Amino acid sequence: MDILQDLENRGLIQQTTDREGLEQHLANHQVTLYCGFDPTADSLHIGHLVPLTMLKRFQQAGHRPIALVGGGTGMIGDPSGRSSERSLNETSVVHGYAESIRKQIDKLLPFDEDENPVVSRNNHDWLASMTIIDFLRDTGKHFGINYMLAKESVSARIEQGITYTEFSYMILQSLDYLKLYEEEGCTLQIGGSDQWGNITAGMELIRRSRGDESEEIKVFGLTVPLITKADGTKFGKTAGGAVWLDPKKTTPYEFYQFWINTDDRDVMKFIRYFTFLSDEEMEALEVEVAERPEQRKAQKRLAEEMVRTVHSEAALQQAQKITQALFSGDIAALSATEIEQGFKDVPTFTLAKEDISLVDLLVSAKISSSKRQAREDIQNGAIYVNGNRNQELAHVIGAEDRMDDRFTIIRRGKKKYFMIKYE
Ligand code: 545
Repeated sequence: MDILQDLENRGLIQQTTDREGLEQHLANHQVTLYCGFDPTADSLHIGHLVPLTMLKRFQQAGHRPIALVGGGTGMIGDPSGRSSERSLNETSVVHGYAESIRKQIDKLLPFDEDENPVVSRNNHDWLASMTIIDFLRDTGKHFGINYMLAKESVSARIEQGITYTEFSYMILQSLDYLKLYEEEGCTLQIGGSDQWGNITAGMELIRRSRGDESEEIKVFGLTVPLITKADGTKFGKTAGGAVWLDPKKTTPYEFYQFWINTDDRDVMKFIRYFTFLSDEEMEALEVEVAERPEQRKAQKRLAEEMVRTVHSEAALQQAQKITQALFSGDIAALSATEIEQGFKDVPTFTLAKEDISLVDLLVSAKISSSKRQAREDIQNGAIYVNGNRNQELAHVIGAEDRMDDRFTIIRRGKKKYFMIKYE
């Protein structure tokens, strides 16, 4: 099937320039395309996965994707989709972020594949060495102020205010498209719908600065839609904040749980957006959602695919093991690192690394409301230490109860977990 049709079926196309021309172009050429990522944080989050997997979809269809890290543009700050000015990060911070982002992209879209590899570029390489005189003479002349003011990214900020720095951003992103057009033969730029103005500005710059050439210039733009949820809340946010790709910021278990918790009304859309499942597999899952929603087969499949591609098969197995253990309450089989992943959000209490009676610990950590209650809880068999029921009133929590010499997990009743950490 042709790539645009597949993208269309998956609901992945928000807007394109010259749709018919693009279809022809993709049918008749191996097209070099790019998408840019500014190092504004030390990690990508799940919102960035759609454009990233888009690059992969084009690659699988035989085209040639470039993943651009904005080491230069990240020093300036894109006003697109933002209601207020950004604060600038230190140069060394931007460089550090750029390196982390490049590594994350490399993991998902390996740069060193033999056949048709993904190309990695960093716009710091050409933007940083440019002189202000050249910039204003050669590039600035192609941008009318009225054209720039009419861009949504600028017009939306006139009232609130925008500095000359962010106002100029679109010219830098346009220069990238021109540069990649000239050096790599890049003729398509993709991005989220917030990038439409910057993408079309780049097309305009290419036409104007290369307009004297006899051959017709064919360059295109394509945007993917913003992801929305049936309940109207923002996609990709949890109580704990954004869902990051960095396993240190969002553990594979949390990542797994995020996808598992997808609403029935959203799950097929997310499968179409984020996975590479075939039409037949998707149709079968759609039937499951309609007929046996309580089994959550589609959510499980989505979560599996996502943890496997973003992390690894081993991380998936671990996430499933933790999920199973927490469901059954049998956490004794979990390792210290698995416990840490699974219990990141439970109430935590810090104690000195000294022996303490179980009764005192229950009271100190506010697990039981009084000594009397603590004794009752222990005798009733409501207290579990690291997954094992403990009914010994005189029990002293010591070194052997400290997993990895760092923490103890107490469970009270069926499902209430507490983490005791040691200083
Ligand atoms: C820079 C130079 C170019 C082309 C593009 C850029 C970046 C672009 C931009 N994009 C966003 C971004 O987010 C931070 C990622 C790393 C923490 O700002 N001006 O850099 C997002 N982009 C992906 C999608 C987006 C967009 O990376 O396009 O819409 C999010 O889905 O917001 O020559």
